[in-house]
Amino acid sequence: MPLLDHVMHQMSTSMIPACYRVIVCWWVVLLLSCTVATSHGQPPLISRLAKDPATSLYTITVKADKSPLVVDLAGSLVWSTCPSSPKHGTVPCESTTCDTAKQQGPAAGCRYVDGGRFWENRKPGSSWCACTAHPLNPVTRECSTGDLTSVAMSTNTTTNGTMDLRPEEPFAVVGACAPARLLRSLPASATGIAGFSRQPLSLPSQLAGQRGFGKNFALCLPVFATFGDTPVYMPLPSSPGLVDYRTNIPYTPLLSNAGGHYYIPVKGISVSWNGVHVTAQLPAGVLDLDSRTGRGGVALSTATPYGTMRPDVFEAFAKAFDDVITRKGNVPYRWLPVERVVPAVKPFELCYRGSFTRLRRPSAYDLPYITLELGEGATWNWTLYTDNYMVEVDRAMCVGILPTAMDSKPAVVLGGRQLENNLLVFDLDNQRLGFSQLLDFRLTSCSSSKFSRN
Ligand SMILES: *[C@@H]1O[C@H](CO)[C@@H](O)[C@H](O)[C@H]1NC(C)=O
Ligand SMILES: *[C@@H]1O[C@H](CO)[C@@H](O)[C@H](O)[C@H]1NC(C)=O
Ligand SMILES: CC(=O)N[C@H]1CO[C@H](CO)[C@@H](O)[C@@H]1O
Repeated sequence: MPLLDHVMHQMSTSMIPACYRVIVCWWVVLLLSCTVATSHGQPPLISRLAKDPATSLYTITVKADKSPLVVDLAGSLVWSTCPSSPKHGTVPCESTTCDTAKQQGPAAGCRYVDGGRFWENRKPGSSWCACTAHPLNPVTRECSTGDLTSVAMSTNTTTNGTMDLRPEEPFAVVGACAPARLLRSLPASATGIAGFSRQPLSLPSQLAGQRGFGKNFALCLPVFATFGDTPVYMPLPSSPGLVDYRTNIPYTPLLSNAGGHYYIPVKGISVSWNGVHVTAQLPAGVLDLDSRTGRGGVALSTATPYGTMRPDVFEAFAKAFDDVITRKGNVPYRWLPVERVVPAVKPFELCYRGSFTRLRRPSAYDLPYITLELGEGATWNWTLYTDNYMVEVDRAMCVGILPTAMDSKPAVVLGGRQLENNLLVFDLDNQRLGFSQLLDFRLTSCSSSKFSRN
């Protein structure tokens, strides 16, 4: 069965529960808008994102000085290099903010980088006991110590559910100072990190606390991020005008965990193409998250451009993928066989050459699709289509998922490649995640959202 037919079939069946959901949700929405109106929630915020071509990391421009911060989904802090002048303010040790910061020690196993004499730029007269925190670079896993200070920010607001850009509004969050050495391996223009985890000092947590607009945010990498309860309007080919995609996508529970990562409940991994369907023979329980030790599980990360799998998981996945892509299946028109490229083009492990046809709508190669079978509470399984995993390099098609070290904490990490052009709604009030899957297969994209047309 051609790929698009499969997708359309999936979509048309997924539309039925979606419509149903819209009706069911009406009164929930009314109820929500009442509570929002009475709790004096401030307008939601929208920020532009960008992808750095050299590192494939995503940045957000929310700092008032317009220097980009790297988006780290698992990050627990906002941190940046503090300017040498003016001198920075500090947070007293005896304060609730400092108590919160103290509860977060340095990240487990990080390599300490000397902060230097970071206190030299403290404001004169600041308390001898200034609160410090532990900024972490998620790419190099280096960490440091730095003063907590106030970071001036500014970004666009949006009003009354229109997703229109309203003028920028200034605000401030608590962030840590960090030595410039901690910026190693980050985009050249970046001055720090914006952590997006559930921890209390992350950017979305602080915004939710300050603005009273509910604990939720959305990411549509690499184009925009929204904070607060705002619709995300995008075109839906089957209906005129723009549709709020939050009501039109599947949801999965988010698993609770002491660490910073967002985990989703994955039960199995399968690969399908041209009528061939193979389930990866994974070791029993390998994908389960041990919430006590924080080991195992399937996590989302923006700090790695490609997904990763622990070697035992990767081996089983690679076998299933290789089986499906090299088998002819029920394709009468395939003349040239698909062959594995050995050795693979670095850094990839699985690369293939063959006569891959191109689909016209969406414009993408006709390639196998990888399905993450989700556990209880999920309204749909998460399928990775073409551009969410395949990378074309040296006339070969390589799978953008790499094996990692055996001691890697999550068993599977979905990286930037897997999360791009995929509307992700982090509804933390309800501990659930909305995922659109590759928007190209809904014949839309992050950049065709109403935000980008403003
Ligand atoms: C609310 O939306 C309408 C258009 O839908 C617009 O005319 C109006 O200015 C908006 N209100 C605010 C406060 O922005
Ligand atoms: C996910 O896939 C599995 C295996 O194919 C299936 O049993 C399950 O019903 C699917 N879940 C949803 C929500 O569609
Ligand atoms: C930070 C940000 O995205 N600012 C935007 C606010 O909206 C205006 C247009 O109304 C844009 O020009 C800014 O870039």
